[in-house]
Amino acid sequence: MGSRRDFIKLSAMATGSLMVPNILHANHRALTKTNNLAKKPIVISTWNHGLKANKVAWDILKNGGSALDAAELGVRIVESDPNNMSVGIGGRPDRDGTVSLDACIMDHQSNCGAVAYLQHIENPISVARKVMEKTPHVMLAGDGALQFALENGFKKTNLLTKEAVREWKEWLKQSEYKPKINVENHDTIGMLTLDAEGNLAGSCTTSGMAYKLPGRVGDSPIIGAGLFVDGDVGAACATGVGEAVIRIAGSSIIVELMRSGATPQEACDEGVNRIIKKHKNLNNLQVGFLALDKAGNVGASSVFAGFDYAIHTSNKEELIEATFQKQWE
Ligand code: SD4
Repeated sequence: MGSRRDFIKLSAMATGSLMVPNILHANHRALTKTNNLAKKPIVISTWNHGLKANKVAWDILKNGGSALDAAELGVRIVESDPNNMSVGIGGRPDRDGTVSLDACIMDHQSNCGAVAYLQHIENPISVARKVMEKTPHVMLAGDGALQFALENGFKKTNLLTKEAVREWKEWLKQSEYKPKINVENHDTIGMLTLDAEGNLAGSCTTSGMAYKLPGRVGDSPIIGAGLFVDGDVGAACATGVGEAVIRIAGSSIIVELMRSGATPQEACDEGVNRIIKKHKNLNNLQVGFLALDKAGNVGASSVFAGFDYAIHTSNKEELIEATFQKQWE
């Protein structure tokens, strides 16, 4: 279908050096196989905590539920897990010991909502959805976001767990800021869903970079950076160093590349390529992208090895290592 048009688009991409050479195909076979098998409904999400989040999302999708409900409720289970130290309750605090959360959600009609620098609330993704559905705004931040959450029935919770305090105090001894995102392998959760009706949605939620400066907000609550959905084309989300993702408008770029004819895998590879081109110093600069197109094809790519994502379809439930461009030293 449209093969000449597709060929022209792809040729244009190649001559514009959009195609990324020399990518290390860690799991190219698995990705290719997945691409061929993927059918709607489908859910994909970042890191190994995505496996249990996908289960919740899948239960919704397989029963004919909406992509939006699946994307919200799927990531909530990770937000509510105190043992997960990068999302929701139990998240690592900022430099001063305060836990602040960022999240956003988007549907196939470009409805979207976000919260940034939200404290004391366990499920920021649900507050983000309320911002989307009950206000004329897209994003609420800080005290205003908290006030809105409380007014809408969310309860104040202590998000700082004993384990997070213990690690933070350990960090304070040296106070050295060294993000090395995929070493612990349990970071931000971004989720992309496609329901039986063919509608796309996405969610992204995080406690952000551990020991960040107070007030710092990353890419995760920013529509177009940490997450972007275009119901006519596809969806993308990001994990990793948020500053780098914001700099290239990461998730929106990936969706735009898909609109221009790139597969989700090519689009993610090109997103990673742009991160690499824009940063002279790649020291510890891990970024991973996930993408899902309207037909249920998936892509995943990262700067460094070790980024994996969880996929759940009617015949597949597994964790897959993304394509990457660099090995850790
Ligand atoms: C941030 N992008 O706050 C988030 C952190 C993250 O995997 O994704 N870690 O910059």
